[in-house]
Amino acid sequence: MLPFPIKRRRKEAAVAIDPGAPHVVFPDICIFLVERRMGAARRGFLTSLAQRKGFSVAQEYSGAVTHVVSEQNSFTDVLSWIERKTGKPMQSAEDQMSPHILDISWFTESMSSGKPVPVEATHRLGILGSQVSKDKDALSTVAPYACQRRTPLTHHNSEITEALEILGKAAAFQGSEVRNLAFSRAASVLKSLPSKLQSAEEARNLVWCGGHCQAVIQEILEDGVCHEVEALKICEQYQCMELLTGIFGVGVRTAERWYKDGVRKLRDLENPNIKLTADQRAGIEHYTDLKQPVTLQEARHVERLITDALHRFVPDLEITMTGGFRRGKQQGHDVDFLITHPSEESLNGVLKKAVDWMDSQGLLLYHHTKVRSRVLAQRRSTHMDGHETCYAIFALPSLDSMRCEAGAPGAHTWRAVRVDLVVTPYEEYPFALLGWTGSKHFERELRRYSWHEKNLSLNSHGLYDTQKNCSIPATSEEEIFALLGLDYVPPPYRNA
Ligand code: 8DG
Ligand code: CA
Ligand code: CA
Repeated sequence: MLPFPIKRRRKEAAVAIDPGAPHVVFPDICIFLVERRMGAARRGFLTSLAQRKGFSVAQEYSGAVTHVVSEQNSFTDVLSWIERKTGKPMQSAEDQMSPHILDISWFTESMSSGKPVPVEATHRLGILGSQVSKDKDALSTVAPYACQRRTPLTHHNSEITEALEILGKAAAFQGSEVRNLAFSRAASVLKSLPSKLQSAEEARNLVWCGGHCQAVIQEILEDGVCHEVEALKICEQYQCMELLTGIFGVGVRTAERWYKDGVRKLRDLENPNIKLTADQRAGIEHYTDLKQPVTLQEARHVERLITDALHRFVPDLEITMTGGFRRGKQQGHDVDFLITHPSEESLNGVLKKAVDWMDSQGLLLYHHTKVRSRVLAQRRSTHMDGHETCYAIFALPSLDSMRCEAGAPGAHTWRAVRVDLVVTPYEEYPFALLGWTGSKHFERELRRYSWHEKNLSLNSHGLYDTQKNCSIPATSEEEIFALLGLDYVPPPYRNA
């Protein structure tokens, strides 16, 4: 019997005001976060998040407040609370404009966008009854494909989605792509919900939430933890697969083979009978650094270095940071860039020249370049892509000496960071941008939607009508969504 469940008690901490908070970027907005049902700890976390993004957050309610944000409260709850605080009655109209009385969705969308999003009807708290029915409606009308929904970076059901993602990962480790996909779909649906699930009953109305997922949701809502997930976290095989698949260049199949051969720790890979690829050797050598998340500040530093290197050879090359950072993430496991130029000639050989130059400057610890594959670029029904790509490990000059490998005399003044550099012809750029922005689940769903609903094949080179045997050009991501008959989903809402 496992030592669970332990009812989780949240530690409540006082609201922390970040003393080094940057100056206010949006002076017309003053947010007040209602602590009731949110808790002091979460309020403190959200306060510093908003301050870091340049929002002004009031610690006390006052007439200066423009946006009152609360979680799991009704309009009347918040209104009565404000009236008690100020001692003055407010108009209890649902179209209350000043201050706006809002659900947390306005806050999370604004944080993802990095600026205040316009207040829409869906952000406003309704009076008690209509709010409940609005949420119920939202649950039963979730669109089935992730590319038909908006999925912000921060959402309301992270305890449940984290558990479902662990179960999905365990399924992938066992070689079951079908179960992995099922858990990913359920987690993705919950990430898109406008509010926190209140009961397992509500999950019954949700698309892709089958019996297993409902049981997980019920356990988490009742006990705070899911036994199956807690058991996985302490299971040797799961821990070991997590360790091994976390090495650059190691996929599930390789990790599984090594596990069967008795590999349990990184040190076990020193066995000369285990043949390692060059990627894997570099991944093991820099394992500790590569496990540390790359911050947005570090990603910007990498961007400056590669821009400088590439522009030495072609000054007007276009370089775009993609992947998680383009979706508004503040950290990631690597940094992804797309490189393009209207003239094909300008792109010829430029990546190799820039990589060789960076190598000569001691900026690269490792790189592996894949040349453009005409066959893969022209193959229309595959998600494998044929772009010229450099998978690199940068020696990023230190921004903060505390974060470097080792600390003794002769300590490094750099830290290892994984970087993907992808060269794309100009006409393929919108497709490559869409394909490399992610999330992985969003991309998988977009391709599935294109194929099953529109009979079109989408990959990061183009969109193809396989019946008419022709490609359908597009000059922007917006146009690709329109061609597929989808509402445009901006990158901060592709965190499916
Ligand atoms: P993170 O690094 O912040 O942790 O997450 P991420 O940025 O979302 O994930 P990623 O693993 O860096 O992948 C970014 C996107 O790029 C994702 O949608 C998947 C896509 N991608 C690869 N490899 C390839 C590839 O070989 N071809 C294409 N077309 N897309 C790829 O990761
Ligand atoms: Ca990435
Ligand atoms: Ca990547």
